[in-house]
This record gives sequence, C-alpha cells and structure tokens, in this order.
Amino acid sequence: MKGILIAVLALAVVGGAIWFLARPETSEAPPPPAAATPPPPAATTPPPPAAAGTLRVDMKDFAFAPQTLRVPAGTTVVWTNQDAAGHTVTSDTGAFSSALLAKSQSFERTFAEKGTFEYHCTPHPFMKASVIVE
Ligand SMILES: [Cu+2]
Repeated sequence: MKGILIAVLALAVVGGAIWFLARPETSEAPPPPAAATPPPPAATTPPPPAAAGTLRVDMKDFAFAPQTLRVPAGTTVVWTNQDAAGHTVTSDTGAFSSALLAKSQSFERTFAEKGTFEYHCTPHPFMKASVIVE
C-alpha cells in the first residue's frame, strides 16, 4: 500500500515537472506594462439616475416586450411604440387606455394598486400582455 502511494506521488511529481518544462514559452511573457494614460477625469455632472420606479415596455414587431412585467406597487410603466404601425395600451377591463400611439410616442401609467392588469392593443387584439403589481 505504501509503495503504491509513493508511486502515485512520484508520478505526480514527474508529471508536474514535465508539464512545467513543456509549457509554451508564451506563458513566460511578462505582463503588459501598466497603462500609462491617466484615468479619465471624474465626470463633473453625474449621469441622471434612472428614474426610480419607472420601467419601460416596448411595442415592437406587433408585440409588447416584456410581455409580463412584475413591478412593486407605485411603479410607473412607460410604453413606447417602436413600430411604424400605431398601437394602443388598452386595459382589458377598461381601467386605462392610451390614445393610438404613432411611432416613438409613449404612454405612461403609475400602478399604485396591487393586482394583475391585462391589456392589449385595440387595432391588434392579438397583442396581449400584462402588468403584475405586487
Ligand atoms: Cu397594435
């Protein structure tokens, strides 16, 4: 038993040595020098923070994306039409509806109340989606 252990250790040592000697030369290349350029100056005006509690839904290729949106209560959802065709954001229950939105136009609604809000596009009833307010 001890002989096997020694043999295994010897194999590991020999194997390691072979691996060490057989390494490609490139692994010896020194690391690239540290970038000489100074870091960019700190922005004097921080970028505007993403509006808290606002989520976007795109209307694109005759579909709402994301089709299911889970949000905490109080979230404002902004839909933007990316299609040449006009779309609406119309609640299945009549709770809300946008006008017919042309390309690049948006509609927004703040969901203060919890619940599942299914909606569709009036000209294209197959466009269905939902906002789940939790
Ligand atoms: Cu539509």
